[in-house]
Amino acid sequence: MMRFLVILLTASAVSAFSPSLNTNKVHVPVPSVLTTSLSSPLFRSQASSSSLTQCEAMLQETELPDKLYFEKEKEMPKVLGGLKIGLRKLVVITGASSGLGLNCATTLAKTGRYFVVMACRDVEKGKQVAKEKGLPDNSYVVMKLELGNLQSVRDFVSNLKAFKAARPLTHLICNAAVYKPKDPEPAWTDDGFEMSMGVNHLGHFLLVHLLMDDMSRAKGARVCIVGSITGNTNTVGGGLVYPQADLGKLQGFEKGAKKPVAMADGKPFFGAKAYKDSKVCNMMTVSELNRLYHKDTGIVFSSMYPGCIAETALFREKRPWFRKAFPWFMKYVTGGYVGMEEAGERLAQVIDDPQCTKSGVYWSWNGGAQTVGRWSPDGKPRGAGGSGGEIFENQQSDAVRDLPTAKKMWKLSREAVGLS
Ligand code: NDP
Ligand code: PMR
Repeated sequence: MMRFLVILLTASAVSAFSPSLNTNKVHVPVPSVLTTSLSSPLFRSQASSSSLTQCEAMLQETELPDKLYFEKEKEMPKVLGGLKIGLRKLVVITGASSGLGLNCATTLAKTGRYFVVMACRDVEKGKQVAKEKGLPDNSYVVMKLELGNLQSVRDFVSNLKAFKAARPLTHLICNAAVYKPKDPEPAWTDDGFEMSMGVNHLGHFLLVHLLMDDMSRAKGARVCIVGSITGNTNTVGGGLVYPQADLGKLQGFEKGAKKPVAMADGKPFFGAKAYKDSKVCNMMTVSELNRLYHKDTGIVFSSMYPGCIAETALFREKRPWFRKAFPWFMKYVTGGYVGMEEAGERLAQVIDDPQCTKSGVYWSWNGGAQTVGRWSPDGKPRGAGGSGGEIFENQQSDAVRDLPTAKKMWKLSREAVGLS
């Protein structure tokens, strides 16, 4: 009760002092084709389409029909452009160059059971941080993916598919996101979508669609699209803190969701709300994927809320005082804080834990975070334990579960990204 009162008091104080202007723009590099972290000539720089053909030719010796891959795993000499994947599962993680994505990539790579494709908008940064985090050699590759450019999404998928011997893809984590709460005017993706909706939702929406056929051939395939409490209005974080997520009647999507239309509901631009709306779309997409495709493809579709990872670069637009106070507030007032490493383990758990094979679930963890994770992918208990950090199937808000809106969002998103 005490905590709740403190939350309410602080809510009004923080809202009142929220900074109103910050012109920092997120750096969006020019999209290009495949680059990786390897020293092999194939990977030394950006590969042209002719070098991809050469690459395909080199892989032909190891290539086997897709369908066989997971039936006779032991005989499969799986190779991704010279890197031996062996018996490991292939996981694509978007936004693996920072925060949650990087920590999840590290956790999965270190198990020795996953080969990680780090899908990054800034390949050099991806390579750098992978080294700093100590991802084992031969456990990952960095590939170019600019979610703010639909052609880049298509290029990423065809570059991945060019490595036929490394398919089918077994795991996909849609994690990348931007949050632009202080921009007075909207930023636009290369295709003319408002940046947070374009990157967080529409880019991933296309990516999942383009990879689904491939993934449906894999045994035990899983797709996770990261959601958030702030998109769920049935929570304190999402329901009491202004602005609330609200797709309205999708009037903005009906108009094509493109410049000058910035918001899903067609109203004037509001950066913090645009992020929350995009998270609603992420979570609705998972429900629709589950409803439409789980039965036929066997793919397990999930969403999750990792906890408030209050120190990530997601809050880059916020003022320094907020970035200092926010982790403290989340740790000691709301109790919703989670460290980056543990958050990475949580996302890895959704992808790897046999507990998480039920499709259509929005996973969360109760009881607060530990300093080190309760769950560990190598099966060994970690840390001192405690009462927190237990995974559970969370309940989404009525707005997220609203089927007519979800169906409409699905149809209009397909049109926006050129799928119908
Ligand atoms: P970060 O900013 O640390 O990571 C975001 C990642 O997305 C970065 O790798 C970033 O690349 C990448 N990215 C941004 N724009 C693009 C783009 N146009 N194309 C490709 N990649 C892009 O944030 P978090 O780790 O905190 O966020 C990860 C996920 O977790 C998001 O989906 C977020 O919504 C979710 N989440 C976060 C919470 C939190 O408290 N932080 C709480 C709930 C959910 P680069 O490294 O180049 O910037
Ligand atoms: Mg919020 C239990 C309460 C709770 C939780 C779990 C979160 C999560 N937040 C809570 C409460 C509050 N927040 C309260 C009471 C306030 C007013 C002081 C508050 C404020 C606040 C701000 C200004 N919170 C924020 C912001 C942001 O800029 C973050 C945001 O909305 O990004 C979209 C944020 C967040 N609070 C969270 C989480 C997880 C976020 C981070 C982003 C996200 O959802 O991805």
